[in-house]
Amino acid sequence: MPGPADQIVTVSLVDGVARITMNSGRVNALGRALRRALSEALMRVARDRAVTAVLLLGQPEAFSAGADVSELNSPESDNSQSGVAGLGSGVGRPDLRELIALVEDFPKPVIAGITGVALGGGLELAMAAHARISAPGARLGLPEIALGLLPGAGGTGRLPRLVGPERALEMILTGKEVSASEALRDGLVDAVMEDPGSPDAVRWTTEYAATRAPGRTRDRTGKVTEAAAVPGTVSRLAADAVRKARDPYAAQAAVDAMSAGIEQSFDRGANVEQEKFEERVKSPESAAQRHLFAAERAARRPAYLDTDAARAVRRAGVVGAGTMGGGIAMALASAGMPVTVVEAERAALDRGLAQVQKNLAASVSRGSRTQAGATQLESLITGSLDYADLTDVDLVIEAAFEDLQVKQGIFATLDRFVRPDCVLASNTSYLGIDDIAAGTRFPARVLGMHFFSPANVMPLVEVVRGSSTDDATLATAFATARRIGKTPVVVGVCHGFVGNRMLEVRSVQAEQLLLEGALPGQVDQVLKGFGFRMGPFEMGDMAGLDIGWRNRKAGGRTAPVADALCESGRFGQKTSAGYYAYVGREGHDDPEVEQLILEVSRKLGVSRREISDSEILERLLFPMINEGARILDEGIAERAGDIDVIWVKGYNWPAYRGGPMWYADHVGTGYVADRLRRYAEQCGDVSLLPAGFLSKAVDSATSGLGLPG
Ligand code: 3H9
Repeated sequence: MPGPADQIVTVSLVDGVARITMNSGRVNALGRALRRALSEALMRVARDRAVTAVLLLGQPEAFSAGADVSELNSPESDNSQSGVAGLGSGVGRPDLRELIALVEDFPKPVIAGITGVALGGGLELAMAAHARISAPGARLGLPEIALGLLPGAGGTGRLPRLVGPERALEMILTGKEVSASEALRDGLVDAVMEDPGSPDAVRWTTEYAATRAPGRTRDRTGKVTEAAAVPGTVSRLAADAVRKARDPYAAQAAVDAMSAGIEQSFDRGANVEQEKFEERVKSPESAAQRHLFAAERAARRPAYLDTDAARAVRRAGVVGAGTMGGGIAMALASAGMPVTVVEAERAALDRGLAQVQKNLAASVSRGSRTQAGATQLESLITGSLDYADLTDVDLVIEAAFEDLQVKQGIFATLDRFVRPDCVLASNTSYLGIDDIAAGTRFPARVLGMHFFSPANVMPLVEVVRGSSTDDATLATAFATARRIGKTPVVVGVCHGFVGNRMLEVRSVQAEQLLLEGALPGQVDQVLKGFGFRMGPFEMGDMAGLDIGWRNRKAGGRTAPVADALCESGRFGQKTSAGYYAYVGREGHDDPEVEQLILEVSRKLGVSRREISDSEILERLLFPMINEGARILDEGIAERAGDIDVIWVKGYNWPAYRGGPMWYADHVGTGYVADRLRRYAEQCGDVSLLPAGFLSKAVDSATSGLGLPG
């Protein structure tokens, strides 16, 4: 019964076991064609007397990455009522739930053999099988929450029955994958084998078929009995995690479905799950996150990038052992790359390396790294006071003090020591890459790699393409960022690039709002209500207000409230006083700050007024969107989606709000433009007038103009 290799489902019979293999696209997304082919293969096998059991397999890289996300984007044609999720008038039949029911109620034992990833609907399919074998390197998870969804094909019912409610909640609410060994320990899989399609696996399947009747996962109650006995247990266990979840709406929906599935019945849970899933698919929060899924993947294909031009990076160097340098060194070493960290002075080098050790020890005690892993990583980082130790490296990332002359000096020195084909990257967050490159012999190999603090944790890297940067340099930096698990986004040269340039505009408005009548607590609260983890003033206090103060003084700029705070020695958390008064890290409103703000307003002759929360939100966000429009107009970012990825990955913009440019489209670009005109007039600030594509947006809440890219 073998099928041709180009078929998306093939069947081969070995010792009475039908190996049904999915072979569709790169990741076996369970789109309409695959669902249909799989169900046809299963029906054929059900009728075949020679078959005693089924081994359901995928490709080495993917058992299945779940429902086809592109089908979710067209709910009318394929999803609700007919396709991937709904009960079906026919277009997309069988839908995923019907396919899964077919597997679960199959008259012969079905064993899922998991290789690569089993994610979302892919894991739900595997959980409906009667047992699971996993390859050692497989990763299993229900990442729906990252798309603003809950598992929609029985996952909220079956996962707790296999691993218990606590573990299931953790997996569903964080969306984190588990390894094969964790899955085995928790009961998610029954065996781990090098190759789940091998003769050994076939033997395992035959024995299973001979000794066990095909039991359904939904009927297993052992691990949920305790929770079922005390109504409210699931909600109680989940309360904290729902608040912290990336998408609290989807998280609550998952908890509701799981509670019903445990406290009432599997079928009741399945109904709640389906209802909530369809509600979430249509929600703006999920649409925003599906946009980000596509935007992240599009950002991996910048127009200027010639991936084939990338050179291998075997060893790397970092200049500067401060917080950023140390974090970057850790990030590089985490990918197994030997790193030499160069500092000018012994004391600074020792301090930096000690901090790396401290961070590693903290990650071991947190359980996010093993002691052996930490020791291995540390052994890859070598300190040096001599640039000559960089002669053999393929890439250097400079992370020194943010000062053009300092950086130019370092690049001139590097230029003398490194090989001509070594890529030279600066981690500058504002400075002109072209100015830094100009003093080197080969400006073509210079570019920016702007990491975010803490660099070993934050995923974003703005890869800044200078006007002379060549293809090999860009591709090498981009590939390195990908290799160390970061999300690189290519941007052009301008002050602050994309992220900080837009942040600066927001900071100006935040300061202005204080002068006009708001207080820090109100402004921060509005932004947190929108979904940011921190408001601008809490963020300033955490980062330290003195840095911006120094930069403003050097650049001849002022920010009257922030300057006045610094002049009175309030530098933020580090001095236990900034926009707030601190007890430890806990900030409190401070009457002294209120007085100081009132005084500054008075001195500048600004008459204070009550400012509504909606004005605060618009004044903070819309000028940023306007700056984003300018950035697109100037070609600094290639696509609106790139800007969204930068803000979500680097600045904690809430993922369920899609990023600033997606949000503009969501509220209506015409509306944004209209409000900007009004604020420009109100504040007497022409820089607030709509720019770029916004200047053409029509004055209506739903302009339908859309965003480029
Ligand atoms: C779900 O399952 C709902 C159910 O509970 C209920 C339903 C009723 N669909 O990321 P990559 C594409 S929701 C369609 O670059 P990697 C991806 O767009 C789903 N396409 O590679 C890309 O295409 P292109 C829950 C998908 O190696 C290509 O495959 N599942 C899907 O870095 C390669 O992807 C998830 O959320 C998909 N499900 O990572 C899993 N997945 O080349 C989402 C991938 O044209 N996927 N593609 O740009 C992932 O996490 C990663 O893609 C994966 C591979 C780890 C699989």
